[in-house]
Amino acid sequence: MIKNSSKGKSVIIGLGKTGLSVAKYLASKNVDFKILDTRIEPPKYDELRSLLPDIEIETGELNRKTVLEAKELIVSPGVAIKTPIITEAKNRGIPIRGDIDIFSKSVRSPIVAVTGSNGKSTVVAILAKILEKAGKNYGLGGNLDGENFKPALDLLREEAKEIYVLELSSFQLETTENLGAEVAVILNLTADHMDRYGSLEEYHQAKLRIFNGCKQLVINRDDIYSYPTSEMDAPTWDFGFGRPTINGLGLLEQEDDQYLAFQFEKIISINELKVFGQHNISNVLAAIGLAIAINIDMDVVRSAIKEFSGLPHRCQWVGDISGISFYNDSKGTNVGATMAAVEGLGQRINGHIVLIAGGIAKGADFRSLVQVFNKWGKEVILIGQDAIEVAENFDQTISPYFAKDMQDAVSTALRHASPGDAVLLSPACASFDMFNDFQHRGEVFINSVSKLESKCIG
Ligand code: UMA
Ligand code: ADP
Repeated sequence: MIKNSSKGKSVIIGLGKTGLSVAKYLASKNVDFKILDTRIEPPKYDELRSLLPDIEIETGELNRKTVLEAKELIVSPGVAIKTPIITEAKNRGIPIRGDIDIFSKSVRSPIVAVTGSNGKSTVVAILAKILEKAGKNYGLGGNLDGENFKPALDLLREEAKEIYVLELSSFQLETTENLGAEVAVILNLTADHMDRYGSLEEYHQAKLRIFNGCKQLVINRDDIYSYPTSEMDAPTWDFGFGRPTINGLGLLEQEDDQYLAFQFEKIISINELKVFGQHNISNVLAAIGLAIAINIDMDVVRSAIKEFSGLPHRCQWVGDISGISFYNDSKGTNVGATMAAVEGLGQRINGHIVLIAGGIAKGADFRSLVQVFNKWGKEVILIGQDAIEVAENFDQTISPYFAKDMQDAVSTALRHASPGDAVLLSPACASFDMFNDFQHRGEVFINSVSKLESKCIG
């Protein structure tokens, strides 16, 4: 650990994916900076050391002197800006920024910005497919995680793109002053990250920052939280489950079929979509709204949405054992997501759902899951550090089973399922207690299902 003065330097807080991308970007611009991380072994320490051996890194408790002498603090999304020393720095006039703030002030091409509690990655992935079909040279990055996706600032170290599509979390928006997007959307809002926010209102305020300086808006008519709270003089496109409006997208019923439609024109029958569930219809409509805002031809949009088959770890079918289907919705990391997954899958199958949930509860209230679970569910199997808290928070009429690990959860689920039922991993919780991230959790689920399958066959 090296400790030197941070006077006049930018200080990056956090050496995860974001911190590393900020460091690489600042280094490419010859900006003088140092890095802090409260973890003794930050995940990107070795990578940073080998790429930029001369950069000072301090690990462990945030050093007061380093923070308060900084020219600016560039705070990673995983670090709360409410941390007392960061608040103190802010009160002393030290600018608090994030990677997206740097991105928005440096980028020269239009940004399409997507936030919301759920559906962000799916919507940006659909839009990316549309842009690909339209032959656009686009960059895709931000909060979304997985192979081939990048922290936003990594995009700016590559050749310039015609357009940038950013998935943004509330944490990233908190530290962004004026995004200035070409078009922005808050897809929906349900409680999440209540361990970081004092109230739903505070979480909403962070999301609303996506509209700062935006030129066009896309609004979800079915979610009041999707609207800006002050009047904006910007063209607005809307979407929702009702009939389409003069400026927007919706559903049209004709000849016993339901169509996604724009301004009373049918686009595609919902039966032609490869993704299922009401939530995904909402996601497709949102992506079409964004595509319209950036003038993409509707024929191109139609062919892209027809091909989109969903992202891994989002209501993904992974196999069948003895007539019971297994679905991986590991990305269901909050109560709203799990409600959507249970509803979507429940409508699709003939039997009932055995739900595997649990992990880090993030201060959530699980009671809103009860109604949808009682409609489609059969049993709940709980895993993870907050399993007891989740169980206690559920309705008294639901008596969950507890499993010691994922293999145990999958075996227990199989014992309680009958042919026609589905086993759904949709944890409504974060994964970091037992897994590296949601992808790891999903992969362990898939492996557990295939081990069980071999056992059943063998
Ligand atoms: N941490 C510390 N001390 C530090 C810095 C971080 O303990 O000094 C902890 C945080 O509490 C957090 C973890 O380390 O639990 C990761 O924090 P980070 O800011 O270093 O995270 P990154 O690796 O930079 O990843 C972040 C996003 N993660 C979070 O916001 C928690 C990734 O989104 C995103 O893909 C990446 O930036 C690139 O933009 C993931 C996520 O979970 C998918 N996002 C949340 C969500 O979608 O619900 C918001
Ligand atoms: P995000 O990037 O916002 O986490 P994803 O597209 O990765 O969203 O989807 C995560 C999970 O949220 C899915 O697995 C599904 O359970 C649920 N979900 C997806 N879209 C929606 C939506 N529009 N409304 C509610 N839940 C959704």
